[in-house]
Amino acid sequence: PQEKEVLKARIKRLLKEQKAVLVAHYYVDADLQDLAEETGGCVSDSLEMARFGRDHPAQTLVVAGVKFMGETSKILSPHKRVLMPDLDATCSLDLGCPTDEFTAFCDAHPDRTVVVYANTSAAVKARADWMVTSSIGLDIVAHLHAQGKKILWAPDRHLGGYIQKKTGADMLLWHGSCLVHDEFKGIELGLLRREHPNAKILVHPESPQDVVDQADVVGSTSQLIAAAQNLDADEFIVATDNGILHKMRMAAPGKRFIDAPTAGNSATCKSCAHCPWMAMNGLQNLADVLESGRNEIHVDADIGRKAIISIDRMLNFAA
Ligand code: CIZ
Ligand code: SF4
Repeated sequence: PQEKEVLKARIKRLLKEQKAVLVAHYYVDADLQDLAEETGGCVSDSLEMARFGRDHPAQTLVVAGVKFMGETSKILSPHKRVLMPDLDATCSLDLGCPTDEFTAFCDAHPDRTVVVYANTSAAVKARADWMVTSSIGLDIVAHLHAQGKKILWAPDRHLGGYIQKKTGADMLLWHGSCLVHDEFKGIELGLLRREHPNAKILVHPESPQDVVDQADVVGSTSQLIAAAQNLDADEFIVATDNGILHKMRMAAPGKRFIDAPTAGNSATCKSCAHCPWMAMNGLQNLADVLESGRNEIHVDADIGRKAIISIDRMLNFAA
């Protein structure tokens, strides 16, 4: 604990010296989330992280999250320096959608509007017509569907399937999934609900359909935190990365939050619902990158200019 305090103090000093700001995702370690808040940075979802970084005067952004989040921050702030604690922190959705295969898929279906999820590489975003996040994907696909457009969706098949079901849009789905959310189990969730009959069920739509079907609220990370705060209930079962529970407990003190069950028995698998790549962000490597300036994120300028078009479409739609 004393070592932790020393590291935190060192990070605070380095952030000041380097005129840097820390932006952290809801899924990273609670210590990093607290540090971001204490030092005037932000804790948020991937899009809000990038927007915050763009609008903040700091010329160095330190992104505690995974690679696509650092890339999106760099795309929105091409003239800023973007550092990440560990450049190997990635995402199974990003890994599962390689640029060349994705490009070939799009080329084979030129009649379709290409909509990709935020959890993709800069190059995949550059090939897309639209980038969407889980909070707005449904509205954007409904809008495109109303215009008679057929959709090519990538990479998360659960989120795509959920949006397809809700909107009735013609959607061709890429077969990707999140290795954390894909593990939530519908049957076990049903059993857990019997033990907690008054609990409200909060589900991120990257989860399988039989989990989503049991939800009281389906939503993005920010929407689930708002639901935890606003719903009139004392108990919640949460099907998303359990890093989010820190924020939920702060936003709704006195309420009880329980991890949704993953494969097997959640009692024997305490950290199943936690992203191994998010977990690569720590106090030590954060301090080290601030000190050394290593682990800078670069996005090819041409790719960045194309990717920002698909991101801006979404931002303008939301405005
Ligand atoms: O599952 C993720 O990685 C999410 C929800 C990212 C995001 O958009 O904040
Ligand atoms: Fe990717 Fe899932 Fe990890 Fe999010 S939680 S970064 S979607 S693997």
